[in-house]
Amino acid sequence: MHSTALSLLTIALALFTTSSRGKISRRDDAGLTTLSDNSPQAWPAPNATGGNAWTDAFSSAQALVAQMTLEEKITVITGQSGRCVGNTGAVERLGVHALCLEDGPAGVRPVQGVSQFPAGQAVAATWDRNLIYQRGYAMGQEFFDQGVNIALSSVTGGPLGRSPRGGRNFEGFFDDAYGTGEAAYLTVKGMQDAGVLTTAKHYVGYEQETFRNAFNNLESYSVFPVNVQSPISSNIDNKALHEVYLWGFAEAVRAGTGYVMCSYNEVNQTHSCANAYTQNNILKGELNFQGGIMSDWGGVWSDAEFINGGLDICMPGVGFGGVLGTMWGDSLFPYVENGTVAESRVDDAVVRLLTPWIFPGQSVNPPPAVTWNADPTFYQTDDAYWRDVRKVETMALIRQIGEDSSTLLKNVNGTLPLGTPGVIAVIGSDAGSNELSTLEGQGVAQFPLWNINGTLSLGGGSGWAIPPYLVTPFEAINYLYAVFNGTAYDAINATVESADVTIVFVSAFTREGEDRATLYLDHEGETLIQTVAANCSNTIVVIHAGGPILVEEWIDNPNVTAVIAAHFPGQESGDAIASVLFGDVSPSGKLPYTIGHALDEYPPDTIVDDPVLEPQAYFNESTLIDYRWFSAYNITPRFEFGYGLSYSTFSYSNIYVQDVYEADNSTIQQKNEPFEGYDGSNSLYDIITEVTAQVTNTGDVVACEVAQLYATFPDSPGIWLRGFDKLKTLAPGETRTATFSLRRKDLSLWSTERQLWYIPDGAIQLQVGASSTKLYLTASWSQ
Ligand SMILES: *[C@@H]1O[C@H](CO)[C@@H](O)[C@H](O)[C@H]1NC(C)=O
Ligand SMILES: *[C@@H]1O[C@H](CO)[C@@H](O)[C@H](O)[C@H]1NC(C)=O
Ligand SMILES: *[C@@H]1O[C@H](CO)[C@@H](O)[C@H](O)[C@H]1NC(C)=O
Ligand SMILES: *[C@@H]1O[C@H](CO)[C@@H](O)[C@H](O)[C@H]1NC(C)=O
Ligand SMILES: *[C@@H]1O[C@H](CO)[C@@H](O)[C@H](O)[C@H]1NC(C)=O
Ligand SMILES: *[C@@H]1O[C@H](CO)[C@@H](O)[C@H](O)[C@H]1NC(C)=O
Ligand SMILES: *[C@@H]1O[C@H](CO)[C@@H](O)[C@H](O)[C@H]1NC(C)=O
Ligand SMILES: *[C@@H]1O[C@H](CO)[C@@H](O)[C@H](O)[C@H]1NC(C)=O
Ligand SMILES: *[C@@H]1O[C@H](CO)[C@@H](O)[C@H](O)[C@H]1NC(C)=O
Ligand SMILES: *[C@@H]1O[C@H](CO)[C@@H](O)[C@H](O)[C@H]1NC(C)=O
Ligand SMILES: CC(=O)N[C@H]1CO[C@H](CO)[C@@H](O)[C@@H]1O
Repeated sequence: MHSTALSLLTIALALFTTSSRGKISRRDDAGLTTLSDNSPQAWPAPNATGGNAWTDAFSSAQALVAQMTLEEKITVITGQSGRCVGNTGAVERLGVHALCLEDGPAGVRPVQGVSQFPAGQAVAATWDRNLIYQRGYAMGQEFFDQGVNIALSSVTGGPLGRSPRGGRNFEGFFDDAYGTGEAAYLTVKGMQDAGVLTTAKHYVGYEQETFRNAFNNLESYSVFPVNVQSPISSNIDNKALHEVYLWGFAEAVRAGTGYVMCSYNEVNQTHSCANAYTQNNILKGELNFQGGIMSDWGGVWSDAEFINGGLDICMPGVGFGGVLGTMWGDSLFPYVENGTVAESRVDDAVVRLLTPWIFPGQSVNPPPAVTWNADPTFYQTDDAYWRDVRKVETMALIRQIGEDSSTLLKNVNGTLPLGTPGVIAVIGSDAGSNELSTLEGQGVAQFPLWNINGTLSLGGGSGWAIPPYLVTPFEAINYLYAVFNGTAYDAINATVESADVTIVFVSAFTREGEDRATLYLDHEGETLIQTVAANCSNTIVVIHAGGPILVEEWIDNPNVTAVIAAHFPGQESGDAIASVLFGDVSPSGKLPYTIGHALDEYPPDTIVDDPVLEPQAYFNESTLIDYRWFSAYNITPRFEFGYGLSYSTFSYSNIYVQDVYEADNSTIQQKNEPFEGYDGSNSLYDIITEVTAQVTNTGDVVACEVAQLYATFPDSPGIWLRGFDKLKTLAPGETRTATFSLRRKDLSLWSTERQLWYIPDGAIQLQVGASSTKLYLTASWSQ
């Protein structure tokens, strides 16, 4: 092994000449065929127009740029040192301030005095559009009140969940294009309505952590030295790009996101942040994106190629102490002077940065000044230093999302809710306090990189947020008998023996920078469950995890009487799960991903870890990710996408399909996506069909039900989620109508040959039911 690595390294050094970061000259003969032409010659950068929504702000931005020197323009679009995770350059003589950019998708990080929200995947599990919007709004308020101009949030489709092992899947929403699109639209809208600007990320095809950014020698997978190895290349066909990976970004752009973050990976062997095909042609052309494309931190490898390839804002630029390289700034200047980069390209980049900032009025009514310093060197732990911007109602919102995302996977003979249970034992480290969350100091509180040994409320990395407090399951359940050490089997046996019911809390940590090695639990969770179940005929399992867990070793054990997937619920974790266990609310979450029987039921090879210089991820499964793969290959999973039980039961009846026409009124920024049937005034987002179905609560408790609609297109494999409607607090016996408003796009496929969306000829099957496999009602529709 050693000699192989050494000889590869020698080859590597021969192939590349490196001086400083990003000044690489790479030979073309690395043995790869070019997949597509991604050059700016083929796809020149479109100039911004401001779109239909930002006309005045666009003119103001242009007027400012006209007064700037070249140095000033380059300063504005290059990240600088400052108090925030990212800081743009200022031109104070023109009133252009340094903007503060801060993580992340589940709250402001690394900042105290803010809330730790449920993960994106958790709010997705509620399937509740109102809660998704409210979470976005509440997060947006905290960002703005902390002084942040631009939130590095949210994850609108990169990763989307191509691999069940993906380390950052928890940060995004559903492992599905449509579901993620709905959540992306609502989250961008909610956050921007609250005054902060959003960054839709990570664009595009960013589906694994392994080899994501070879520049960063801190990454756990580093094989070759910094500057030598290329990031993973996501090789995606044109149909999957449109129908799967682009969908959520299209919704974020439609919702008016100010910024889009390009990703670390390559797309078809060109750095995502320099890829003129995906940035200039698709994002700025087809999606008509009028804001700025910002790099992920360390995603820029050279100067001219990146700005010509469509990148507008270089982060961290010359800031961050050079840890992630030093790009643009002075080094971009000579390329503009000698014409390699047109000055008009620089002007356009500045306009794209300033327009979204001017539009909502931040230039005249900025957020309050930051009181803190997120720079690791200056990070403060003293409470007096932090402004507490939390609102009381946000705690209730976080708790409600925790309750309504709880996904009941198994419940034998009404084990749950716990009525008068007698003696309860609570077992597992995931029930107890999380030492990391209370540890002070940077590094630990800021960005957990290792497994947490208390209850897991969120995954690690830049998607982490520091909780102001964390209600543990044990505190909320408040019973006497508890063993937190999940491998102290003697103590567990002794405790379980005298209990009438045992609740076992298990978890699986997942984080940025590392994919999950397996789909199993941490801390010997499987052994823990089996030990308890061997000794307790009423064993309830609660799982805190950021993706699917294989449950085969224990799920059919008759002593395992109930199982809840509680996702990553944020700071109100214990309160939320207690409400569900004791029946204050009926669980109504449904899985936003598929739980298979084994890893090999999912598409193969979705995490590429070959230790080579040019790792290649071929998205051979094309559009068939997650439940679409299972449906196309007739694989019955253990728990299907969209599955989740309730304390009540429901029946479905009377599907009805009716053609309607409701002109799109939710698009904030118009797009250019081509479609068949365009008549000069209609939109791909017009509602053209409405499907309704009756849902009756046939049980005896008040409960919510998520009715789902899936479409099957003629001669096309796999089903597609195309609608969902959460019917809330249905009384026993009550019948209500679920409504699915289908837009032209929801009934369309992408033609690679014709480069447009089209509604296929023939009957499209529309099925409604309680999950992706429990489709009780079927109708068909054709154009
Ligand atoms: C952008 O505008 C500049 C002039 O400002 C022009 O030279 C360039 O061709 C335009 N780019 C495109 C793609 O239209
Ligand atoms: C990648 O290259 C293949 C083969 O040339 C092409 O069909 C596909 O459209 C390209 N995808 C992207 C995202 O550029
Ligand atoms: C432009 O300047 C850059 C940076 O100094 C240099 O590497 C490049 O060769 C120059 N190109 C031309 C065409 O002069
Ligand atoms: C569930 O209840 C039914 C009816 O009381 C009983 O026949 C069945 O054995 C019970 N199942 C389990 C697993 O306890
Ligand atoms: C929990 O993790 C922290 C940080 O790694 C460590 O200091 C502590 O000893 C751990 N506690 C237990 C009980 O494992
Ligand atoms: C948990 O219990 C086992 C078995 O008694 C012991 O070896 C281990 O050190 C304990 N862990 C902690 C963190 O106390
Ligand atoms: C705990 O109980 C189980 C089941 O009765 C048994 O297999 C195991 O050996 C016991 N462990 C200890 C440490 O007592
Ligand atoms: C279920 O628990 C009882 C103790 O309550 C035990 O006797 C039995 O062996 C357990 N069954 C299994 C399958 O572990
Ligand atoms: C995926 O496609 C590539 C290119 O066509 C091929 O070389 C590779 O073997 C395929 N991988 C799998 C797992 O089918
Ligand atoms: C869009 O139209 C629908 C149906 O007329 C209406 O219910 C909704 O409130 C409108 N939304 C906006 C944002 O105007
Ligand atoms: C009910 C039951 O099976 N109890 C057992 C639990 O574990 C202890 C220790 O192994 C046994 O002594 C009990 O019989």
